[in-house]
Amino acid sequence: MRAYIGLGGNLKQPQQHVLDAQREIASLAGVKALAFSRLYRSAPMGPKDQPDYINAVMAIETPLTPLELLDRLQAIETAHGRVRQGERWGPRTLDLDLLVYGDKEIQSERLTVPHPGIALRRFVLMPLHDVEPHLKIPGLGSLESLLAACPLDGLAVILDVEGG
Ligand code: ROI
Repeated sequence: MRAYIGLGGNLKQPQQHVLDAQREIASLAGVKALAFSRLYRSAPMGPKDQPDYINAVMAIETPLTPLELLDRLQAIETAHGRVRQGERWGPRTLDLDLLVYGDKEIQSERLTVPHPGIALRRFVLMPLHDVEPHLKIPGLGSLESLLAACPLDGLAVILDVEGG
């Protein structure tokens, strides 16, 4: 199955956490990395009294189920010192989101796919566009139409990544 993962973070050298996480995801058993987006610096969505985020997206091919993949991603978040507590929408070292999983629409206790925030988050849509410009997002339409409708916000490309 083709899946798209969003990476983000804004604490303790977030760029390094994002780059390391890309590598760790790519080396998971049963995961083949297909493409990496550029890295973006983005103004925080949510509380403004936190550092800017680094955001990126990667495309993978995997036989893992969505929940198996979620388990692997959460283990990587935890290994990066992510603590799930405190303020909603507060700062974090590393956030890994399963954005899209094939053409599946999933609503379960642990997982909503496509990720419910996609349409309003330019810091997700732009890197997603880097890896698959013609992507159709199940239930939401084409990536192009979502980008056209998404508010502009502070977003800057900071680095070209190998394979991106
Ligand atoms: N804001 C930005 N710019 N990037 C993120 O990845 C991000 N992630 C979040 C919240 C706190 C909503 N804000 C964000 O989870």
